[in-house]
Amino acid sequence: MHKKLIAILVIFLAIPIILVNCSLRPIKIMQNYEKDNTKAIDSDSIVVGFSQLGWESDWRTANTKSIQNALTEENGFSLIFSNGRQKQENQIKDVRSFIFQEVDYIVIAPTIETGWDTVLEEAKEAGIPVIIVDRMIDTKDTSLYISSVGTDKYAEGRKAGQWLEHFLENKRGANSPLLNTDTINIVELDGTMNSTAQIGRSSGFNDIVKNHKNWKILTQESGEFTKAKGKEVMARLLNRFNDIDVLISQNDDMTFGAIEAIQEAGLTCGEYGDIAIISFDAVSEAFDKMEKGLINVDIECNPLQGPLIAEIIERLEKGEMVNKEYYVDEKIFEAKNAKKDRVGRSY
Ligand code: GYE
Repeated sequence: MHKKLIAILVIFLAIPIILVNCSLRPIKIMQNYEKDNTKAIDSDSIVVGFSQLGWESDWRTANTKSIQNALTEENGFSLIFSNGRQKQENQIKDVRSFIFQEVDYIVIAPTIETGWDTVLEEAKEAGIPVIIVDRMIDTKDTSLYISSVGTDKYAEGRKAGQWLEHFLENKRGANSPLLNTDTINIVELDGTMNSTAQIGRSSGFNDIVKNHKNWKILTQESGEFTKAKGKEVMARLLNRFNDIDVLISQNDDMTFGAIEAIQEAGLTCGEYGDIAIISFDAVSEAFDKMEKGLINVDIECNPLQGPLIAEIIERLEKGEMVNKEYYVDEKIFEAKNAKKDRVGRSY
């Protein structure tokens, strides 16, 4: 068995690179490395092991497709895909298998933030650069990954709170029952606990809630980002509370489940319904539901991260610099404009 020959050279530089459709942070690290010609996998293309965290939502499907469509043979890549089924232990096994196969790059969409150091040290030891996508990891040693691509989930949470502020202040949708209540009773359907999406969206939203004495969070429970769990939890919450004014649901799939639970309980939701709904992701079915007025607003989370990952790898292959963090742009969509806003969207 040949020893790996990759040497990682870390130099601190501060020259930004312009990549399409992303806001930039200052560059902290430049990484160069020499290509290893003694790979276990005999391939002319760039071999990438991708540990996707699961298959739990429409957003995830769009994210997976975006990465698969960018890292194609025609584009010079050979992609090894593995599905972690929402369990970190599966993802850790997948990463170890990529290391064993001596891939050129490892891409990880981590289910939760903590607990990655050991396996990432193993990847570093093997000289394999790691790119983190979608969610982040929590580590003191940022040399364990070379770059990351994702969305600003804290900003998404704040946008949700700010939308509610404006809605109440401007008395938009004057028929909404929300405008006749003094106390705004809110339930939060959270995603997978300790994931970046859950942590960021909760803290962003809760930071806005703090500014409003009459906003009351009745409860905050996890629906694990799935439709089935979202429905189950919402049905339970409707039994427990009879005065919910606002549901904030941390992804569209949980929202779809929650809408079913609300309707089965004989209540209405959305623009003029009993319960206003704020959702996240803005996938195609959410636009269908906004057009019907069932969801008030959807905070976009952009899953189309594949082209940026391909570009990062291509730059690294040429020995060029990459940023430590890339964020893709995102918007917010309201029911009243859903029909026109969805034109041209691919997911
Ligand atoms: O919102 C949700 C998915 O991490 C941003 O994960 C992602 C979230 C997305 O399951 O639908």
